[in-house]
Amino acid sequence: MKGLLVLTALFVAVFGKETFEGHQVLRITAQDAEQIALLNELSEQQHLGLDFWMEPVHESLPVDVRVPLNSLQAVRAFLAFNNIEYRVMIEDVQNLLDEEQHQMLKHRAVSTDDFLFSNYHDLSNIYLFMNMLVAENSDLVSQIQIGQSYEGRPLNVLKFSTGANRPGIWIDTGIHSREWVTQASGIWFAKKIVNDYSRDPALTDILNKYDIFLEIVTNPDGYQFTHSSNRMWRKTRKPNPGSSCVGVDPNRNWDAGFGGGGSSNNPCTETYRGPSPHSEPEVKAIVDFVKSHGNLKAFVSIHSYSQMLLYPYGYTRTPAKDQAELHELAKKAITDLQSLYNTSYRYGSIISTIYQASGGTIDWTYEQGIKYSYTFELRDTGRYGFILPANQIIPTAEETWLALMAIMEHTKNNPY
Ligand code: 0X9
Ligand code: ZN
Repeated sequence: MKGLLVLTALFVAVFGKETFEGHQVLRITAQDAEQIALLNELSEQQHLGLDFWMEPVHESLPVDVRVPLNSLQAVRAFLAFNNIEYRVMIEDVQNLLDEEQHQMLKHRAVSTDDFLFSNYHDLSNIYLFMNMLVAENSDLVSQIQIGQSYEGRPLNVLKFSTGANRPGIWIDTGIHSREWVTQASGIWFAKKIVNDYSRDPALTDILNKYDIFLEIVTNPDGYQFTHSSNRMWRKTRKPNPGSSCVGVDPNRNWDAGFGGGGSSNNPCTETYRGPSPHSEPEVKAIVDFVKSHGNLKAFVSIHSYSQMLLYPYGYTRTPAKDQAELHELAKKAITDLQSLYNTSYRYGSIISTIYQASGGTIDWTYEQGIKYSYTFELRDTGRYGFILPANQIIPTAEETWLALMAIMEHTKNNPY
């Protein structure tokens, strides 16, 4: 079986894209701790090639797993034998990906007004968008390169600024490359900011006091790889010495509870933490930026999916010292979000709302003193998961923007 995996990898390397014909995404509902334990055993069967979109943690949360065609029979038999309930969420992953490809027009915009915000775009189109936005709005937007990815791509951050020496607000999207609705929303946010500055009094007031930093493609190597080779790629693309498995989970690589529960030391898992904190250049670049800036007041890291707004901590059950305020603000933000399309979000600390995750981004930023550290999990709740249809990009971005505005306004009104 291991040989088969190596062969598949070789085939893909030579002939191109991995396909997902007949792969299904199952939603499994465990009834008790014993069934959760069984699912954890199942997840350790590496020869099955399972991809847990939502990991087994507690019987209150559904488990979503992509099962390759070749493993379907075995997995179904295992679930039936153990009386574990499940249903099929996605009948055939490749069908959804074919539809997604079909929607990705090869249109090259000549200005950001003519950019298709309702479509997914490849890396070169996103870089083109950023360049155009800066060229069109040079008094408001500039681009700073905070580092280089492992494969040498620029880590570009859009800086929206109307004056020198301001405190900053950070937003990143796409640190997990397969979460495509996040990069697409980041593009929409960028355009929204230039449209609303001097028109929307609330945003204008924020930008008259704070700079906004927006990193849209936080994991460019991974993002490129989701287009060229494997749409389901999550991690970075740095090889791991001594292993044939590539990449580190950039949301387990931060120096906050690094190595703790909810992260793995196995390079072949999706939550591999890496050899040491900040080993990934994509993470290190943000660490260096946060430290050298020294005056970020809010930090928002955007993921998908499951519709949650979360605050620290992920690595420990000890409540954050600002928990009460973070909780109230999260409530306000998701109320605003819901007002637009009635999308409902859950909110709370990472560890109590989703699962223990150690070495995550916002635990580190919070411990650096950035009080308003939040992380989103955008749409949906699992019908499409990471393959959210393009016609949901704009509604997702619009509603998320309302929550971001709530966080930014609160930051502005509560200087510290
Ligand atoms: O496992 C993760 O890193 C997050 N889920 S995801 O599907 N986006 O990978 C959950 C960890 C806590 N959530 C965030 N930090 N956003
Ligand atoms: Zn993620």
